[in-house]
Amino acid sequence: MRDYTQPLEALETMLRIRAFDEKVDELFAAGKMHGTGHFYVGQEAVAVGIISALQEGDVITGTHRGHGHALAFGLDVKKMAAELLGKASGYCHGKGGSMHIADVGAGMLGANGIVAGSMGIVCGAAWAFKRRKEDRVAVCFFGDGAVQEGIFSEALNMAAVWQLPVVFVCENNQYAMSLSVNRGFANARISEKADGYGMPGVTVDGMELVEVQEVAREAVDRARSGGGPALLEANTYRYLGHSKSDANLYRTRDEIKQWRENDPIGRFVVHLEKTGDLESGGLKAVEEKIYTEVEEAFEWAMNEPEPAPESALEDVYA
Ligand SMILES: Cc1ncc(C[n+]2csc(CCOP(=O)(O)OP(=O)(O)O)c2C)c(N)n1
Repeated sequence: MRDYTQPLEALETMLRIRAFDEKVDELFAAGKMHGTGHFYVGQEAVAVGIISALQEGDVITGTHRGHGHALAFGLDVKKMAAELLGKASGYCHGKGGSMHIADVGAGMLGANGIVAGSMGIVCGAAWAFKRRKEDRVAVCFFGDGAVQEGIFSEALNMAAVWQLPVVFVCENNQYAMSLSVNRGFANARISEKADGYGMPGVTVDGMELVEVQEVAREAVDRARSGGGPALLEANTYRYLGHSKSDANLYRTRDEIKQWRENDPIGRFVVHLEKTGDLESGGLKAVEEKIYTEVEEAFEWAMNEPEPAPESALEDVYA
């Protein structure tokens, strides 16, 4: 787990997430990466802000857009790059790819290709913590599209009935593939659903790291001290397409431009310059360090061996 009490650590992680997914996008476009990938660019303040509130022993579950969650949780860039490139040294020995990166021992219970799949898993983990009287919290990330799945209702209800130490984090990036929240919901204020399940619900500006950190801290502390679950809705935006190939025909360039002007990294830099944690113009050096780190991770991963054919049935569960 990274130490987000250091504000520069949060900046570095947001940049690492961005650099990582920009690189993945580039590799897909160049035909050097296969399968599919969903990019987190634009949403960095959500993963980093929420995970800032966690401590050693806490767990998370991610989504199909999971690179940001894994990196914010502290997973290794090189092993992630290797996984995406299908190499034996990747987190799942190259057999999982973008949507299945997990490090269960560390508490990252997995990215998930099933929309809303993370919601049942998180309840299981939190139920175990409660049964064992462990002082641990489980966080689950999911998209606005996942709210339309039946498991959303089942998971929130059971978590509230059993007062499980769970924080449900809806990353409302305004679209489920091409379906905008305004077309998909009669009431697009997702946090308001919490009341119906008997838990607090809060909407936060998901482009503002400090605000996300604050609401996350409150929800996580509450869950840890036996106060039960909460539903957080972070309003955010994915700058890139839904996945590696998306012509963005359902939204305008203007809309994307407006959200980009509200960039979470840019806003945090302004904040850090105000607090004196980053000197004016200091961003360039941090960017250079992180982009180099990511570039080197992928270079290393490119040259790693692929899994041996005879290992095809190892690590496979059915
Ligand atoms: C159960 C299930 N239904 C459908 C899909 C296909 N699918 C993949 S991503 C996606 C949209 C998800 O949107 P959202 O939950 O808002 O997450 P976002 O992609 O915006 O991060 C869909 C329908 C799936 N993977 N799993």
